[in-house]
Amino acid sequence: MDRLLREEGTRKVAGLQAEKQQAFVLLKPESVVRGLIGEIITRFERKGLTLAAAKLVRLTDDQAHQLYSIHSTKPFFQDLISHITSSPVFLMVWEGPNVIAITRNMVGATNPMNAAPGSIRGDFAVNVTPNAIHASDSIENAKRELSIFFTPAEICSYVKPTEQQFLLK
Ligand code: RTP
Ligand code: MG
Repeated sequence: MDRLLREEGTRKVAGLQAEKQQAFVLLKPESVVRGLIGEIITRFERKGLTLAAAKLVRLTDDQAHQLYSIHSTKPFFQDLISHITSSPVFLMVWEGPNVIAITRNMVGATNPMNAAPGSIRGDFAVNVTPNAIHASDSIENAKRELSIFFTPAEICSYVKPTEQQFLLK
């Protein structure tokens, strides 16, 4: 009976395991020039997320407008475009269960003044425009944003050996 209950419990837990998602994450110019790329990647790796794609690029004006198109009418839009195109940014795709919510929590509040210590903005930023990092806020936006910068062939799908041992059977 115990064994049957345990097996049933395992199946239920396995049934609840979240589907993998992809998040688009961009390290803003100040993170690149301050040498924070490795530190921020390490946080996501330690969390257990999987890096699916990455590259260092200088955004064109057109790419910046596409990325932040939802903010085109906001008073801060021009500042944001000028800043994000001012020097290279580091682009990444991270993969994992609930990765959108997880990365947003790790990034912290938009204004670093309100970002909790321990979050990336809480630890590495003081101003709202140069707030260290961008992360997608929904599955739909992640798909739209990553397709601006990455072709499907540039996104790698694989399972890390360390991840395998945590997968529910
Ligand atoms: P992000 O898209 O960059 O991950 O940031 P977020 O979701 O936390 O915030 P969002 O409202 O989407 O704003 C996008 C970026 O615009 C700048 N911003 N400035 N001056 C302001 O009041 C203001 N509000 C937003 C920030 O750089 C923010 O990351
Ligand atoms: Mg946003």
